[in-house]
Amino acid sequence: SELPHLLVTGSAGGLGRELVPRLRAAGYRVRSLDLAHPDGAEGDLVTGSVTDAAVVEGALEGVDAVVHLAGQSREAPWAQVLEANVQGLWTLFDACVRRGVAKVVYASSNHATGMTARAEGAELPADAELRPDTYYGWSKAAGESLARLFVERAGLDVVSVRIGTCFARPANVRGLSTWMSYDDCTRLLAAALDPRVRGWHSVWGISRNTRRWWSLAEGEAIGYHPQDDAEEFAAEVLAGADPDEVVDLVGGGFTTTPLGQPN
Ligand code: 15L
Repeated sequence: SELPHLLVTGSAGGLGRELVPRLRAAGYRVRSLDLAHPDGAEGDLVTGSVTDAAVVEGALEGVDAVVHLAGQSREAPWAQVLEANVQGLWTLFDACVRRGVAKVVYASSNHATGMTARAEGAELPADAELRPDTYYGWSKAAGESLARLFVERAGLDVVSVRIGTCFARPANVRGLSTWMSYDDCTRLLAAALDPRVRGWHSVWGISRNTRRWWSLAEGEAIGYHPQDDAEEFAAEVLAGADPDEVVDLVGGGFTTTPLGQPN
């Protein structure tokens, strides 16, 4: 069967730059939307803001599904977080309804639950209570609830991914629990983009980490079977461990950073 034609918002960001080429290699047609594109960027590029309804509507033309990565990815002043992450998400959902694009994969964050204490030997479920650690984490929590509204009132199909730490490798002890490899993230997107995945789903975005704090069950239920494990970096990470690192609350350093100040 034919793969959905995708719009990836935030295609020039840290995640987008890694995921767009992987999605293309997996056979997806991808249109990229961002405020600017990296030098030498190729393919179907749309330049503009996710807060601009005309830009978003145009970008949705001919598209079957959206991977929404655009927004503020760390702590920032209130107005900036609200505009990029809440207004941007609403603009996207509203345009999807008008354009008849039903499927959205939403990049939420573990920071929507960052103030949660990690429980020894117990994995937190993907619907763990919202306990944001920053304005940024709050915006992701707000986005989850906005997504649910559009699922239940407008018939969208949304997979909300509480992403852990998606970088090339885990940089600290917390990362041994929270890491998701780019390849596993691509597997998660492929599972979420399957048109048989309908309605509302919340899943954790992590690899099959030996030291994970979060459940893989909800991801597995939609066909996400991670293959990587941060444990392969454990010796190296633990050798350079910072004794002052925050690891009691799942949000790590975000749980102590001053609200509204870029971290
Ligand atoms: C996030 O939500 C951030 O976007 C990312 O930069 C990391 O800090 C990540 O969370 C994390 O918790 O490691």
